[in-house]
Amino acid sequence: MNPNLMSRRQLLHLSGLSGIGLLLNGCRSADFAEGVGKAIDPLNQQVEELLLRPQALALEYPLSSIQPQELRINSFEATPQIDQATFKLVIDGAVEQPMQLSMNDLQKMPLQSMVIRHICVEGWAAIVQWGGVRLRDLIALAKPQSGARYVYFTSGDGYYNSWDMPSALHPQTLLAYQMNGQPLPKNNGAPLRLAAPIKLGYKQSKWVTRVTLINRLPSKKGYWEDQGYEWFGGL
Ligand SMILES: Nc1nc2c(c(=O)[nH]1)N[C@H]1C(S)=C(S)[C@@H](COP(=O)(O)O)O[C@H]1N2
Ligand SMILES: [Mo]
Repeated sequence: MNPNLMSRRQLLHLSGLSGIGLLLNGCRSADFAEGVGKAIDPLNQQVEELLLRPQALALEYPLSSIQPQELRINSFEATPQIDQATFKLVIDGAVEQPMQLSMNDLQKMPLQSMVIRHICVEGWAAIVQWGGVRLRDLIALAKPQSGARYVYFTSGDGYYNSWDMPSALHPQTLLAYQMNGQPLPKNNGAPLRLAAPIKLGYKQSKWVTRVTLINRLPSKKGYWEDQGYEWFGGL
């Protein structure tokens, strides 16, 4: 099946024509069913505008250009042990609807696939296919409060990171659980990692456990950023 077709059809569901509560049953289903209509009407005007305004898309590549087949691993620490069966992604902070989503919940949401260039400032690059959930879909579901300006990502290995809201809401910013057509390998960030063609490698947190909307940037902005890397990290 063409994943793009499926994802477009499922997106219609997300835009309020049908209940996300059904897609995510088992996950506070009553609240979800109720929240559907509001998912496209977030309280935060900035977020609403970003969701509706078309954003320039970064270049995507054909599947045939994936290289290398196994993405190099670049971690500051050992791979954390995360049990995918019990794992729950937490979405909290400046949101009306804090959520905890299992991998099963996330995999019922529209699957977005893209082949993009990954660039590490240490001097290597790769063409990688990622599949996962668009972060903007999750943020819309959680209903950002009016002060939410940034997104803070916590990782299972102690890594931490923060992003500006426009980049977090970019249609090519994913929380990925697939890589090069396979389930995301543990060393590359399973069960969930950020993947986006608009940011350098160090902005793309692996093993994301928590997505927190915040109004102000904390003094600790990111693992590498706090050691001098530029905060925005755009491409
Ligand atoms: N949690 C976590 N995320 C991380 C890192 C890390 O050490 N820990 N390294 C970053 C860097 S510098 C890069 S280039 C990419 C590398 O992703 P890969 O190991 O899947 O190639 O992950 C980024 N995300
Ligand atoms: Mo990197």
